[in-house]
Amino acid sequence: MQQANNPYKSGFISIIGRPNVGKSTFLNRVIGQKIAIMSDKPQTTRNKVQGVLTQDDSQMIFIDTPGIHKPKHKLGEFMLKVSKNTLREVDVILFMVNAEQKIGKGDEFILELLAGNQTPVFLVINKIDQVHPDELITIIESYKDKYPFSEIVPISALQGNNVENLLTKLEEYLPEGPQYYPADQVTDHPERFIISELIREKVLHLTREEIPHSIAVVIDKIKRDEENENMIRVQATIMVERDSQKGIVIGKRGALLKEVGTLARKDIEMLLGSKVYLELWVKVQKDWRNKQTHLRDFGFRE
Ligand code: GDP
Ligand code: MG
Ligand code: K
Repeated sequence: MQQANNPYKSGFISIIGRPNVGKSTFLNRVIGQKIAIMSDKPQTTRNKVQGVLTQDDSQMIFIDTPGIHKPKHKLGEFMLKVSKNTLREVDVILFMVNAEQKIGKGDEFILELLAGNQTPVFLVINKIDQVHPDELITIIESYKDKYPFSEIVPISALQGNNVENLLTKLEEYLPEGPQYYPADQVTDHPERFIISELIREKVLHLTREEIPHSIAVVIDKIKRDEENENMIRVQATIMVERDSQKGIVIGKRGALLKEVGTLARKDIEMLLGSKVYLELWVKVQKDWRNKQTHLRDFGFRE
């Protein structure tokens, strides 16, 4: 039990692992609500899903990172890049494996991605309800020298075994921090972060060195069109720090912003599998980088 006068802790936790190891099941159990899509089909969780667990002394923001796998197309490559960046920026990584399965190519690929990462990594061995304790020991043996894991925690996400213990350990690794989200907020729009990254990428690409990486894209709205249900409306604001940058991002007679919109829309349509109407705004906000809470909203980059 934490004492009442202990500092509040909060942080971001990324869950990675091969498809079907139980990432969504775990998230659902922890958050206690169906927020991530579960299924037996691989890669149902195509995108980032955030689940927020708010407790008296801590807040944990879980990220169900897109099934990290070797990319087959350009958008996949982009998503892998997003995932790799995410892994650097979170406070703890949960690498989840299935106790029933031997270490495989997919696991090795993830371990390669993790190599050199400074973030603490827990090896979470899920589905222990399916194996004999001896088998569990064999699994632990096969992983423990592959990476300097901070913790090795066997659980059953489905039945709940040892999940509380995992949460207690997680809390130990969280930094002191504020409550980023209101207590009643359990999930964010899963695609929100990737959409903002897609737009940001187009701006950086089309403006080259003139615009520093310090810009941010905030998604104001993602909504199905009321009249046309095959259309999704996305409204986003590109945040810059100076008036001069605003001019550059908009371009002559709005030409550059228009091109950003066209290119980003195509990618977002691919991501969402729907027609998209994209509305872009540019706003100058000085020092947004110093505002922690804002930072987190923008996708917690440095
Ligand atoms: P994800 O792809 O990693 O998100 O995996 P899911 O959460 O969608 O789970 C894939 C399948 O594994 C589902 O059928 C789950 O019910 C099952 N599953 C998840 N956790 C456990 C567990 O602890 N024990 C057992 N027996 N099955 C589990
Ligand atoms: Mg999933
Ligand atoms: K799944």
